[in-house]
Amino acid sequence: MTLVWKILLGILLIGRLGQGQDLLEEDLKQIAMDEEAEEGGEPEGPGTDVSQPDDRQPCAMWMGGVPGTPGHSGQPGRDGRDGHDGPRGEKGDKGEAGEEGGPGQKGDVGPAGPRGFPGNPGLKGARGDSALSYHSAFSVGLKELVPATNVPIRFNKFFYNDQHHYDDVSGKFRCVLPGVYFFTYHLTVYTKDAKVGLYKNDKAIMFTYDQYQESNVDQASGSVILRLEAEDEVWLQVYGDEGFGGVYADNTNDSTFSGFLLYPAIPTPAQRR
Ligand SMILES: [Ca+2]
Repeated sequence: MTLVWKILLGILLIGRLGQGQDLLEEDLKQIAMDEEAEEGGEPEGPGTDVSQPDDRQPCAMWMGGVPGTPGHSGQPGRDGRDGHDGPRGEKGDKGEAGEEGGPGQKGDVGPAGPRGFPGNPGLKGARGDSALSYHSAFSVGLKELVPATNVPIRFNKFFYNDQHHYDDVSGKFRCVLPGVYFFTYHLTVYTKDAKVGLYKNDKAIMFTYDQYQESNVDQASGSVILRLEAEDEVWLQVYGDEGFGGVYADNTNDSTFSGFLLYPAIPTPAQRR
């Protein structure tokens, strides 16, 4: 029994080998024809079989092998040539605002603007220390004709002399507060000419001369601003002989001499220390 199966199996194998040989020869022919077709060869004729071989036949006849492992990837090819410029695209959307730039360089000075409106008045300043302490004024007159010449006129009628800076004994104003002073005199001239000088420390500063007109009553006047230091003295004096002593006064005619501190020489804060 076993021998019979072996014989049958051998016959079967021989038949298969013969058939496989035939198929192998046909396959080789088909490969040759394919190569000719790829080389541009013309078909031999209208009867030539150009149909694609059935790949399944060899596999159906052969024992299929194990699929090989995929090969390694080849090296990247070279870059292709640049293409032509494409058509112009549509206008894009407006971009977002960029970051704020740094400050620019300082520009040139512009032209002067128009004059502005006056500002509001400032606040009232603090009360100074001169309001009470810097007082100096006098106003005096004569009661009768000046009796003597070349000496200070002693005015003996007092309109104002609260500080007693005018000395009725000497007839001189004596400066107590250094500063700038204003002096003025208005004299009645009667019976003879009048020559009067305003003196400061034994030196005549200014003169007034009036020629008397018979049966008239004349007036003579003068005024001056002087800077005085403490202890300076100012007075009026008739100069010349008695013929120029026409300074007159009575109940209805006055001759006056006045003076007052215009503004004091206030020491600076540094000088006060
Ligand atoms: Ca006159």
